[in-house]
Amino acid sequence: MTIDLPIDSADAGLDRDCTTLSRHVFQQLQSFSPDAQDLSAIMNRIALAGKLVARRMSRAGLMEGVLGFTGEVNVQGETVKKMDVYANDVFISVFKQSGLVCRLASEEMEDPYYIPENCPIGRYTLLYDPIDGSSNTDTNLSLGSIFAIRQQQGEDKDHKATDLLTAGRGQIAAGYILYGPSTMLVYTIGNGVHSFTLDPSLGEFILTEENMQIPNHGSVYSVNEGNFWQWDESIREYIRYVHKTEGYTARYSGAMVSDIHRVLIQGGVFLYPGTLQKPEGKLRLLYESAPLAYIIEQAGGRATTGHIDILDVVPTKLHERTPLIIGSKQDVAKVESFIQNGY
Ligand code: AHM
Ligand code: MG
Repeated sequence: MTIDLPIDSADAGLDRDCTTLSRHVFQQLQSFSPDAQDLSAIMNRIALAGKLVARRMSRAGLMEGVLGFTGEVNVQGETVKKMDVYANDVFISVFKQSGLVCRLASEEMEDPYYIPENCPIGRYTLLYDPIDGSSNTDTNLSLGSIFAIRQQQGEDKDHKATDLLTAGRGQIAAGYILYGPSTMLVYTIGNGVHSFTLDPSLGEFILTEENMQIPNHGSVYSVNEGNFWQWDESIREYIRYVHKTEGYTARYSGAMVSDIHRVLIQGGVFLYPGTLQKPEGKLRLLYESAPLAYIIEQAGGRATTGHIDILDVVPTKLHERTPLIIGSKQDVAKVESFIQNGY
């Protein structure tokens, strides 16, 4: 039996199915200018990287040499997983011969990687964390990739990339890929936040939701409470407050892309404060905190170190870390008030 859909709703469904990521970028920019074409092509390459990583992860338990550690320690002093290396290389590979991105800077590389054949015309830089939540890799739990695009300023002839040491407000695009039960890509180019879901039968990211808005308040607080005794007293007081106040619930997955995605949809707050040994915390500004801050601000939320908006922090080095408090306006303000006023 066939069902005759009213023509409008059939068209609307088809139109949505055809709203791929690259088409969406053109819609957002309302232009087919060279800049719009570049940005659309860049997003398309990032999507390809996401598909390659998702494909490998989905078969990880069936393949040799995919899971586990490499035995190396990265520039952050953290043990490196085979999946970190693979995903790092995937992002480099998708931008080779693209004419789009001249430099890539990632959590896994001490210095930016230059693609010389792109540099004469590719005035963009990709900053990325290839695998967010690495500790989840070997247990088949949610993971992410985080990315930001910046326009290169100046010639950077000495390959020092000092123009990257600027505030996150200069990002022209940012987002993340969430490898969960389905693979999702969430991005902003400064005109709202939009999510896409990978349709494996098409091999395309298809629009899921446009102009996402984070609730002003949510019940979730997301933090690694194992660090309680290493935090400043103000953060401990905040945690004591949520423990004794009705209406809060804890969620922490070990992959902040996943935790922040939940907060984006349901509201609440994610925190990674500094500790006594590491006052700047764990998370890196340029390719973790700043891209996620751009997403959450664009969705109507906030991201702060506790003293200054994440997007206003000017780093002094590529792998600079910052404390991060991010999420619903009201919930971020609550943490901030403990940090600044003690209550
Ligand atoms: P990674 O990029 O090396 O995986 O580190 C970032 C991750 C975040 O996704 C997560 O929230 C945090 O580190 C977990 O760290 P911890 O185990 O200290 O709670
Ligand atoms: Mg990371």
